[in-house]
Amino acid sequence: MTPPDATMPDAATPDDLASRAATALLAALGIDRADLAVVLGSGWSAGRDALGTELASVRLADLPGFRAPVVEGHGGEVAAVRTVTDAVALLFTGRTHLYEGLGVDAVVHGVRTAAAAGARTLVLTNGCGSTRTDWGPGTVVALRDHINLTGTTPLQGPSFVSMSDAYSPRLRATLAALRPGVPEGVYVQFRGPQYETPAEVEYARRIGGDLVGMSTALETIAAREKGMEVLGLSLVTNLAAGVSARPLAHAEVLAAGAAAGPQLRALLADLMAVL
Ligand code: 8IG
Repeated sequence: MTPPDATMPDAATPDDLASRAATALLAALGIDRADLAVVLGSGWSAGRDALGTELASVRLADLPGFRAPVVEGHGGEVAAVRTVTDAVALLFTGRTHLYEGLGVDAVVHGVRTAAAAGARTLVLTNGCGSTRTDWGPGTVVALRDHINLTGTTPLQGPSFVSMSDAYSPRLRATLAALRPGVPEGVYVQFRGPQYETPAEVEYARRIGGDLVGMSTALETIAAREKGMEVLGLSLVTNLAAGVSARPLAHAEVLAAGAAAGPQLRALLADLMAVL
């Protein structure tokens, strides 16, 4: 697809593209509108069938403005799901990351498309590293806030969106009532694709970061511009670089992810009943 040319008076804006994608998406899925959207990140795919009854699905690459995901295992489709409360959820399996080099508008295109399709609630999930030894692999954390270290933003022009309460206090309270043991933390988004150095992890920890990853914050910013309520959920899959004296074995990371599957499914199932 030809990228929008800002010098062209009729160049499609990111919102125009999202509007077109939403129209194509709703038609492909055979639904009138969506109520909420869920993005399943690394480690969360086990939760897919916990969200409700799948009505239809479409490959993201077949919709305006989307590309096939580059990361194997990051999925790459969007499904319509009828939840237990009879709401329609858009389920995104896979996301575009900033490190893919497609630009920040590509990163948040799914969020803008979901908003254009009517979704007022957005659940963003991810797999991440932890800067805290007491939150090891397998720990689920609700995001209380984020620090955007990507050096970029999806917003342009005088869009002075408030980032106070970016992660909905109402949705966090709902989750806390369901799962009193789930801690809340601050997520730091790095651009990647390289993992952090130990010094960068120590920096993230000292400025208040509990979790480090390569997604979510930019999507939350775009969602807040659209007035969506955001719930952020992280699965710790590894202690971040330098946090553990002993480097974590990859097998341990995979085992932690697999072991968390049933917990994530149950959490998402319970959440869908109250969203
Ligand atoms: I899974 O330790 C996962 N994603 N930046 N750092 C960053 N992203 C991650 C990490 C991590 N683990």
